[in-house]
Amino acid sequence: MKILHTLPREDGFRMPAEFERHRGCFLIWPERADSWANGGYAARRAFTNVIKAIARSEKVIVLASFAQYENARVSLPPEVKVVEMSTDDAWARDITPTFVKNDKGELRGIDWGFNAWGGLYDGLYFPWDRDNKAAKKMCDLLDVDCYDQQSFILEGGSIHSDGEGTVMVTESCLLSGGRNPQMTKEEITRHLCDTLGAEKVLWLPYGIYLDETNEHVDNVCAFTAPGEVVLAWTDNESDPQYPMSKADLDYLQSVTDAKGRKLKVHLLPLPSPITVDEEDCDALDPMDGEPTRVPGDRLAASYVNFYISNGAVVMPAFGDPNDNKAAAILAGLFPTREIIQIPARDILIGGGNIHCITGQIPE
Ligand code: KQY
Repeated sequence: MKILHTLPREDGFRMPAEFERHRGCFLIWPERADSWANGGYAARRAFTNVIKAIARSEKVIVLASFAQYENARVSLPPEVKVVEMSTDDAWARDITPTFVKNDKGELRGIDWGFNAWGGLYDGLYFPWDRDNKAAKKMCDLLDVDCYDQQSFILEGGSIHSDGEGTVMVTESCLLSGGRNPQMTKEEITRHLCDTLGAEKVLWLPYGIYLDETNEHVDNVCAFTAPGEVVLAWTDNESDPQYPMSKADLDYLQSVTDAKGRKLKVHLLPLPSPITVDEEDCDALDPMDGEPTRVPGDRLAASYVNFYISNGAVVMPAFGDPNDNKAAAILAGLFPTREIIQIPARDILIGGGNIHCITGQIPE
């Protein structure tokens, strides 16, 4: 593996869309007792269901710590590769390299700086150095060259690409004080285009209410095809999410993508608000002596946090009447893929969902 100090766009590389074909997918075996209830038992069951659903149509590589390697190996089917690697938690989306491709089909990875969603400013844990070092190791594991972008803080969940020159982000996240506060919005736009091989960045104002990542785009809006997106939506005007989703909708309806297309926006209903109770909170270890969740905390639940595998859309289910409505909408938008719903409350408790725990490797 070579470490590269050039810019992917200058080298003719671009970030494909998630709905393009994959070589496989990374996930990380969860075990942190201050992120996952009861030391991660229920989360590991939910992750296993996600892994099996993805493994039906693409290769899955699961990273596990020394302590959990044997457990992961015996819990997962033999076609899933399990590799020992040190990480700080299990958010593969955010610490997997962003893979870029050129016209010859060559693959490279981008190794962004990772500071646990905001570093000492408003990050979610400390330290994060194992996470920050993982992308380079994943490139090495796959034998792909790696662009050094350690000086720019970015997580995979904070960007979506349509593979045709358009990248989508949220202002609340990319302009947050804990990431790249020394850069202006224009400088960040240019840098995203240079690194992701894009021509246009769409800046949604907001993500999901109380999303602790400073509102990653992958929880609120996703490309389903070039020129088409799904947006998390509620009709309840008294919900604090309403003005956020409405501002995003107004923005999306006012812009064109890099190809000059007006976007087709499909509204994906949100589940009713999901909160944690005393039992959930008792099952979580404190972090630095402080509780990580308190009873009544609302979690950032959204059906937009799905993963598009080669053969399926693997989406969260919350036991909510909107589970089936959301699945039917996605089935209409992905007619060639199976819709697989995975009960995901045990993942949501950690602060993210299915998209956040996966990282695709383009073909
Ligand atoms: O949603 C994500 N991409 C990560 C969430 C991290 C939450 C840490 N508790």
